[in-house]
Amino acid sequence: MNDLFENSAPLDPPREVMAEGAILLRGAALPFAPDILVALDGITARSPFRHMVTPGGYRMSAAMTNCGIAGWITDRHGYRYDRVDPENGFPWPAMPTCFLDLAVSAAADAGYVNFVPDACLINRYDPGARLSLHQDKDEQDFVNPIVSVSLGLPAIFQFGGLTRSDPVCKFAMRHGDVAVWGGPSRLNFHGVAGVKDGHHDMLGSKRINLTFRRAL
Ligand code: MD3
Ligand code: FE
Repeated sequence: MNDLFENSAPLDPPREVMAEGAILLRGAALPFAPDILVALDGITARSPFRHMVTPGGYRMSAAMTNCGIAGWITDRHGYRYDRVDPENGFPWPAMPTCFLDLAVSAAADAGYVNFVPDACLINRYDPGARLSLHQDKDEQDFVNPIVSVSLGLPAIFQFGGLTRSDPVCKFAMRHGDVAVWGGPSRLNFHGVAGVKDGHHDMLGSKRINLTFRRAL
C-alpha cells in the first residue's frame, strides 16, 4: 500500500457525512479566504461587530454582524430577521460576490443545487466565546439548507438531534471548513463549545463563522 493512499482517505477525508443531509467539506473555503477577509473589513466598517442581547437579557459572547438583504438580530423583544441594521438604521451591507459564490458552490457540492442565500450572519468568537445548544428556526421555511464557513481559530461543533436532550456528536471545525446542513437535519440542535485561546496566521486570536441562510 503506497504512502499517498495511506495519508489520504479514510484518515482525513475531504468530505464527511455528519448526518443525513449534513455534509462537511474540509478546506472548501481555503481558496476564498483571502477575498473573504478583505470583503469582511468592508462590511464591518459599515456594520461593526456587536454583542447582541437575548430576549432573556443575556449578552451573547459571540459578537455579530450581517450582510445580505436580511440580517439576523436579537434584542429584548425576540429573535428575528430585519433588512435594516438597528445600530445605524441603514440596510445591511450587500453580500459580497465571493461570499455568495462560496455558499452557492458548497451547497451545490452537497446536493442542494437551488440554494441562493439572502442572509449571511457573521459571528466573531474571541477566546472563551461560545454558542449554546439551539435550533435555527427564525427562517420563513426549512426547505433550504444552511451553509456554515469556519475561519481562524478552530472550534468544537456540537451536533445533536431534534430534541434538546438528544445525544450530541462533536466535530472539530478548522480554518477553511464548510458545513452544509439540510434535509432531515435542518432543525437539529447545535452549538459551539468555548473557543480556546490560540493564534491563527490570517486571523490572529479569533474565530469567524459565516452562516448563510434563505431567511425571507
Ligand atoms: C446543525 N452558528 O449562528 S452554523 C448560528 O459556528 C450558528 O457560529 C455556528 O449556529 C457558528 O446559528 C455555525 C452551524 C449550524 C447551523 C445550522 C444547523 C449547524 C446546524 C442546522 C441544523 C443542524
Ligand atoms: Fe445555529
